[in-house]
Amino acid sequence: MSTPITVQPSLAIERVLSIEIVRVTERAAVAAARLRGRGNEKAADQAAVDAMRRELNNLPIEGTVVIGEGERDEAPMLFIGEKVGSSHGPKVDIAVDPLEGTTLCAKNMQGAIAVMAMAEGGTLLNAPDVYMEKIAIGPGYPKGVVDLDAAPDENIRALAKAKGVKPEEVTALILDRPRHSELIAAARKSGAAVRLITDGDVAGVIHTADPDATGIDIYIGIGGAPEGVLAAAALACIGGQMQGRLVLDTEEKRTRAARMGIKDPRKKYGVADMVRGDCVFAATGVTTGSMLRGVRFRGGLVETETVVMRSATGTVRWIRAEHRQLGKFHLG
Ligand code: VTB
Repeated sequence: MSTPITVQPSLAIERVLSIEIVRVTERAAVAAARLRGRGNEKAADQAAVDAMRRELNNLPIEGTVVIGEGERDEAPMLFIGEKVGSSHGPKVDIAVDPLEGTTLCAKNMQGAIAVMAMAEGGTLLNAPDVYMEKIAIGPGYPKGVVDLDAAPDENIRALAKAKGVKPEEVTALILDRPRHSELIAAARKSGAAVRLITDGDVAGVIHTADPDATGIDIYIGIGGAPEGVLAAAALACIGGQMQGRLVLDTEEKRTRAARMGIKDPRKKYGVADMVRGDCVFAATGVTTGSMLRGVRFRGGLVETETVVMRSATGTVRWIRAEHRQLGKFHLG
């Protein structure tokens, strides 16, 4: 008889949860994908949230949502502070964005994903649902080559120099928003090419980790803080530098942040400040994008593509799944 496989509690995040987490983002992605192109962001998001929560509650964890759908009063489910899991297992922090790119999904445009990170309890930044200034570059550069407080053209010149290319050969990824008009102009003035995205800066930041494949060297701009922490979880696994600073521009936001334990409202967070312990990150494609293929419904078969990574080892797994027992998706 073969020996049963036992898993040391200290290895739980890797050995069990890095596969279990895939089920969670798969379910959310499939639920949202059923509502692709229906013009209903809310319904798609709700479907992803319901599916993700259902599956999360099956996991052998004592989980706390630290990055979620919002604060308790505004989010009925997966709110910050919500306890998830079966309670039989390790204490973990959970960051979720069940449907990152609700607009992309509702309009059936490229790049909507279901995303989640899980880390040892008490190690993920507990950030309110506000904006975050962000800058990110890939691995292999000296520490501090770019900085949130430097001008965009300075950052691009410094990055180009470190890469050994001209600024003209650098591509910056920026969210296409009116608030970024000066940033976009400054980046272009430095000589860099700017690629604009309408949504989806979790994937945007991840793109910087592999410039040869993605053509993206640097991500700059203001996006959601929850998306910032999720992106940092990915970079903790695959390398790269990122700085994030919460935009706490009103007293109300500063109070909310203080309630979550944020003492210095102007703090620049590096990857290691946002993710302080071992973590796993997973994303499943909802609509096809440059990172992941979207969900495919093919008769009695549902196909998904997921990337799952772990910080302690840097292992990245791509999981293309064919699902044949579709009852688990509760598709109705
Ligand atoms: C970004 C983008 C997300 O929110 O974080 C953005 O990457 C920031 O908010 O996909 P605004 O839309 O207000 O600029 C998303 O679009 C998700 O809603």
